[in-house]
Amino acid sequence: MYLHHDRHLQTYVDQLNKLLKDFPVYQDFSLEALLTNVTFFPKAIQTPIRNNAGGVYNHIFYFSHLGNPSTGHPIDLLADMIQQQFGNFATFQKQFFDAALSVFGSGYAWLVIDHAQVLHIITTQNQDTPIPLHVCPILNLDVWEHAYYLKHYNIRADYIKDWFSVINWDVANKTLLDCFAKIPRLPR
Ligand code: MN3
Repeated sequence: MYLHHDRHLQTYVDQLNKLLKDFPVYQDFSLEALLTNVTFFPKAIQTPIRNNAGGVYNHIFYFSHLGNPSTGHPIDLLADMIQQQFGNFATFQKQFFDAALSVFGSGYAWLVIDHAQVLHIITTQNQDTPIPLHVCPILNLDVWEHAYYLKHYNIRADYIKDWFSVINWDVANKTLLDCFAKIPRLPR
């Protein structure tokens, strides 16, 4: 985890800062704003900006939703919505597990909410973010091999199972509440 946070995330931060060095106007942009407006940049650096800003966004999201090990379950509104839309927590877990396992190569599994307040489990490739999909992310799981190789070797399934016991459901519920404030502004 330390290596993942201090080296992998830091590399994306350093690369993004290097790319933005000659564009002081954009240095105060949020990651969301950068990712939404990549076409403002010269063509040659649009893909590197997308990849590195995505790498920073996805990792910060991932690390900020982790906590101390617990047998925790979702709480409050998020618990109610999961119950309502997936039937029960175990069904949600199974669907999220299958989605995370299904990512071919590198990417992420996400729980997101759309403009109609419907929860979805989706996957993204590499450092793509859900931002262009016009959904609000609630939870994500990094399934790049670097996220689990040192501890779980090549067994992604074990890593996914372990991740469920370190989800910070309190933060995830707060993220959901923040999403409700953003939903009216999500493009359809
Ligand atoms: Mn990673």
